[in-house]
Parts: sequence; C-alpha cells; structure tokens
Amino acid sequence: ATGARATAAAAAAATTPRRQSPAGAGSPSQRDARWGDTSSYGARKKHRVFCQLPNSDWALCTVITTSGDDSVLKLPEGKVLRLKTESLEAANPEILDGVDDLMQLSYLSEPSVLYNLQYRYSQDLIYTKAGPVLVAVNPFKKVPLYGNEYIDAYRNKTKDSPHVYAIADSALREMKRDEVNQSIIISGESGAGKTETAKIAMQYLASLGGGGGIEYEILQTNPILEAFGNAKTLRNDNSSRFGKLIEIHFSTTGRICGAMIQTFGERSYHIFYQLCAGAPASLRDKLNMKKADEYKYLKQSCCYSIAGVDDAQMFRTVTEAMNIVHISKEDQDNVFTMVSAVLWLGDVSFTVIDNENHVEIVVDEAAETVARLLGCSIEDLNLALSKRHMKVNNENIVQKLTLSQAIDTRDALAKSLYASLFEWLVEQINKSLSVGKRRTGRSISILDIYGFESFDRNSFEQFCINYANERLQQHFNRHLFKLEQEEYVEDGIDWAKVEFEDNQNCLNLFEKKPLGLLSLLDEESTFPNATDLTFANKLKQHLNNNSCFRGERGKAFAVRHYAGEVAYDTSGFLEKNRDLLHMDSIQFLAKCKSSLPQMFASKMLSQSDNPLPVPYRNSAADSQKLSVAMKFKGQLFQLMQRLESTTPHFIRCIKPNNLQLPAIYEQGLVLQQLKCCGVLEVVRISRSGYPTRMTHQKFARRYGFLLLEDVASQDPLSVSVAILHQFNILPEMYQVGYTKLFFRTGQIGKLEDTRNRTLHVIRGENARKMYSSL
Ligand code: AD9
Ligand code: MG
Repeated sequence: ATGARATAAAAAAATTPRRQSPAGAGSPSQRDARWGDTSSYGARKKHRVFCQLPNSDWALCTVITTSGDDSVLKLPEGKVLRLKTESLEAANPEILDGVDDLMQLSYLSEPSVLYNLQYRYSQDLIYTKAGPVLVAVNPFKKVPLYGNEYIDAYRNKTKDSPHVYAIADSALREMKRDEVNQSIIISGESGAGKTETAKIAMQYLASLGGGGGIEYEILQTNPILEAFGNAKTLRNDNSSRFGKLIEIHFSTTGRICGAMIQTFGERSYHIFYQLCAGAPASLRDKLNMKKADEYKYLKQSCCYSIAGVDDAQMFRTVTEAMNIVHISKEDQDNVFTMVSAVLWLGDVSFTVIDNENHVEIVVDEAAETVARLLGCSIEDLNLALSKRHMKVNNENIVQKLTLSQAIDTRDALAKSLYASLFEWLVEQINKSLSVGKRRTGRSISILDIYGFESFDRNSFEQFCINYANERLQQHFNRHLFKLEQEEYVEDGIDWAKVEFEDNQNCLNLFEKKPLGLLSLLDEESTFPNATDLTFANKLKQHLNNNSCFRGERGKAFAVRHYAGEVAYDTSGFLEKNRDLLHMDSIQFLAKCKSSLPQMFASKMLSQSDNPLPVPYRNSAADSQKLSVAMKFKGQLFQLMQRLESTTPHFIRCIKPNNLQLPAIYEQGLVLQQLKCCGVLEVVRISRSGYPTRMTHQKFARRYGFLLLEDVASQDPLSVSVAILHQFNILPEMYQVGYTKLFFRTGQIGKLEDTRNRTLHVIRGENARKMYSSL
C-alpha cells in the first residue's frame, strides 16, 4: 500500500519506476567555493549574519561581540551562541529584507537567497524574480493572487510585483512589439507547481478574449489531458506523466485563434478510476465495467481515491470538456472502449499447456471482453499473446511463449494501446483547435516539463530527463548571458570581464557521434547478446577521457551534470531503450475490427521509417521501431528548434516541502532545487558580472551627503564618481555606464553600512543637541 495508485496503472502501462526519494543532493552545509568568502566582513558588532544551526538550516542572527576567532551571536528567539567567526555568512542590510528581485541583494550567498525567499513565502508572496527568471514557491493552499481583478491590474500595469501574470503579460507585449514568437518555459521537480503555473499563464492569455469561444476550448484541454496523462504518485496527487508544450496562436488583432499541443514521454491515468466511478449505466454495460478495485492492474496500489477528489464528478468534467473541444460522442465511446480494453487485458490469464511452461490464454470473461472490445476473435487474441513469429537464419518459425513471456507480451500490448490512445487523443484535440487559415504565425508557447532528477537509484528515465534538462539549461544560460551582455553593451561598459561557464562538454558527452552516451547506447541495443554490463563496460572504455564522465564499479557510471553529479545504474537500459512491441502484436492490432486499434497499428508501422540498424531487426526480437533514446532525442531537438526561434521567459517552480502542506519551508530541500533549476546558476552568472545596478541619480541622492566636499552643483555622474573615489571602491569592483553604475556583489552593502553609521552619528548629534538645549 504505497498510496500511489499510479504504481498500479504503471503495471497496465508497465512503465517506469518514478521518483523515489531524492538523494540529498548537496546539503546547505557544503559551502560552495564559488560564492567566495564574504563572511569576515559581516562579523562586526551589531551586524546581522547567518549562522548554521546543527540541523544545517541557516538562521539570521546578530553579532554581540567578536573576540579572537569566535563571535558571540544572538538568535532571533533570543538564544545566545558562540561560533567560529569564519563559519558565518554576511547578511544583507535590513532594507533589503524581502526584496522582490534576488538581484537586488547585495550578498547573493546561499543563505541570503534562502532567507529572502522564506521571508516572502511567509507572507504569501510566493513569486520572486531572480533577474529575468521568475521563481514560484508552491503555497500548497489557495493564495489570493489570482482572478479577474489581478489580471486587470497586471494588464493595466497598476501592479508590477513578480507574478505569472506579469510573465504572460510581457510575453504578450513582446510578441506584439517585436513580432517574435514567445515561449514560457516552466520547470521544477514533481509537485513543484509547474502544471498549475502553466494553467495560470493560460488563464491570463485566455482572459484577453473575454472568456468565450476558442479561449475556453483551449482551457478545457487541461481536464482532458490531466485525466489521461496524470496520475497520483507519492510526490503529487496530480502528477503529470508527460511533458507538454502548448503553442497558443494569435490573430493579427492579438486575440487567441487556436492552439497546438505537443507531448513527450511517459503517460498515465486518472481516467481509469474516473471511468470506473463515473461511467453512466449504458456505457458501463456496453464496456462490461467492473469496480476499480476488481481490476488486477488497479488492485496493486490499494489506492482507489484521492483526498478531495470525486472521480465520478471528474468523469463528467472530462466528458464535458471533450464535448467542448469537439470530440464526437462516437469518438468518446471509442476512447472509453480502449480504456476498458486496457483494464480487462490486465485480467487476461494463462494456463500452462506443456512441461516447457508454454501457455494459452484462459477463455473467460476477461478474454471474451477484450476480444469483443477490440473487435477480434478469441483465437486471434490467443495467438497474439501466446505465440511469436520469428526469423531464424532466414527461415520463418513460430515460437510458443512461456508464461512470463506471455505476461510481458500482454503488458506491453496494454501499455502501447494506452500510449497510442493518448497520442491519438492529443491529435484530435489539435485538429479541433488548429488555426488553419486564421493563423498569423505569432504564438506564445507554454512548456510544462519535468525538471532535473537525482534519486538514490537513477535509471534510464532519469538519464533521458536529465539529458533534456542539460539541453534546456544550455538554452537558459545562453539566453541569460546574452541578456546580460546586451545590458552592458547598451550602457557602454566592458563586458569582456564577465566570465561564463558553459555545459557544452556535458552535452558532447551525450551527443557526440560515434562515441557519445546515446550513440553507444544505440549501438549496444542492436547487439542481441549485449547486456547492461557490456554496455557499461563499453562506456568506460570509450568515455573515460571526458571530464563529465566517471566509470563506476559494475554496471554503474556517473555524469557530472550542471546541477550536480548523478550516478546511473545501467540495469534495464538496453531493454527500455529497445521498448519492444513485437511485430505480431502490431499485426494483431491491424486485424482488429474496432476502428482505433487499426489506426494505432498503421501509425506504429509508419513510425518505423527510421528503424534501428539491420542486425537488430533480424535478431530474435523482431521490431522496426526507432530506439527510445533516439526518439526522445528527435523530439527534444524539435522542441529546442521551436524554442530557439522564440523569446523565452523562464519560470522555476520550487516545492518547499515533501508533505504537500502549506507554510512549511525546508531550507535544504529548497536549496537543492534552486541549484537544480539553475536559479543559483543565474545568480552566479550575474555575480561573475555586475549584479547590482543603480542609476547615477539614485546613487548620488542616496550617498551624496557622505562626500566631504560640496558637490551640490555637480551632475549625478560626477557625484557618483566622487563617491566611488572617496570610499576607495576598487576599480575592478564597479563599472561606470552611461546611465547606471554596475557593481560587483557586496559593494553596495559596504556603502550602505557607512551610510547607516553616518546617519546614526548624525541622529546622535541631533539628539545630543536637543537634550543639551533642554
Ligand atoms: V509533476 O512533475 O506533474 O508531478 P507539477 O506539475 O510541478 O508536478 P502541480 O502543478 O501538479 O505540480 O502542483 C502540485 C499541487 O500543488 C497542485 O495540485 C496544487 O495543490 C498545489 N499548487 C501548485 N501551485 C499552486 C498555486 N499557485 N496555488 C495553489 C498550488 N496551489
Ligand atoms: Mg504537472
């Protein structure tokens, strides 16, 4: 009883183990050398600093005294503590508490970033900018930040605090202004809020049209895709098991005129439960429906409901949404027929007919129902599940299957039926939402994709997901760096002094031909006698000179990803990469009388136009499919190509706790995600540049009074330069632009301290004067 009903359905679609507990990728106690040493500066009397508590959390405290190597600190709750001064991290001045852009922080250390996000989160300010990136921390409760009033406020620019609406609004504005397609790229780990965020962005875009018409249809794709593509997992009651790109098209007048959805990867299944709970009597009879807990595929999880979710009601919502996106009643029936067939397939059983463990199907209610729903004879079904045609030495032979082979064949058939059904459904939705002639070519795409994953044990799925994230990260880095450079160039400063780290080396490790991870995997997949161990050895033999690769003992290897090192276990890699559906199964579907199975079969056959190399096809496993890794890479490249031609807007979703509960902010968990999402990387890129920017006017106004000479008559730029000189700010710590000053991290903090001390003295003086005159 794992509580994850997806595990049951995962048997139906016999797919992948998903998301075990994350390896504590990087504890906050590991001080990152890249942050440099800012601690000694902060440890002065009365200063605010961060100290690390025994549980590794950082706490903001005040320095009472420092003596020798030690500092005495006061914690927020009043407790007093003595710690080594060098273990402290400088904190930002109070005026920077809860700033809505992390770039405004003078110190960008990990604790500063964590503290700022937490400070905001505790006030339901779940959105924060990290320069150009929006960080969204999942509130796990309703927050009063949405709806028409908010939408109007962002549209009219009467609100400008960080928000998904603000991102969607800039995408719209930039699309119109630059006539360039836009994208909103949402990432984060399971349960972080990506799908909700995507819906919030869609809601903003859809509100433009006033709510009726095509906008409404587009919003209605969400319940359908979630029913067929989402499942309850340990991590998220509504976990998307597929990546999704929805391209929303606009007419010349800037109104939505259509959409196109592309999906990638795994898929699964609230719909099983919804159909069981909500099918009306006539449909129930027609499909011979049982209760959810009577199906073998669903029984394995012992989890038939989700807190707060009414499956029967959801079923009605889904069919209503299908009506709205013009999926005909007949097609809807066909869809549910397939869903029922998949469920019943799981109940098909076998009897052993000889002493070699060969089997036949049992002709019972399950077999009869499957045959009826698919439109085939019991004999055809039996053949498909218990025998296999093979070519050995150019001779066709028929092999009888053993019990375990037959079960595998049955589950593979169920899985591919369901996968085909999902694909078909997306196609129907796309047909219905397609723009046709109304298309202007302008669009905003919203990408809701799985983030980087690092678990205790990482397999083929993590390998693919992390590879995709490595590609997206490069897109992200290049874009951000370009933005930085543009701002420097615009203000006439020397950007050659900004360093930048690329992840090209890691991408090469995956993509290089013929000696990259993907090529080697495909090559090994073509050898019938290859094993996961021979694959691992091959990697070690050829890739050991790439600095991002490390061979490990046995069947394991490690990759140094941008978000940290991940160790992969090659067990099952070859099998999963081949993902066999035997030709016999495809031919079986082609012969079925029901319309959908036939269509699925011809699609499967047409997709084999880029097949695995010849030796593999002639081997015992007779498939002509593209390998999974190659298909994945193809989809990824298509996606990148589409994103490349758009102006991207990035949203990084953060899950503050694993309990799916409000008001709990676990620093270690947040930190790990900030790293994986590349948020700390953005901050780092900026840190290697000049993250603090202030116009000459503002700078002169704020610090001008500190000057010893009178500068009242001078222009702001000269005042700025005079201040910089008087305070001996080192030339490599700033650049003077046409309109702004650009500072390295921490510099403003120093000036701010001087300003505060001076103000303190002035106030003291004034008070003394006041008292002495009394
Ligand atoms: V997965 O990779 O598909 O498993 P997501 O998509 O990142 O995951 P999802 O959007 O499904 O996560 O969010 C998980 C849950 O968090 C939702 O069901 C909501 O209960 C909750 N959530 C997320 N964002 C918000 C929000 N802005 N306001 C309120 C939210 N609740
Ligand atoms: Mg999701």
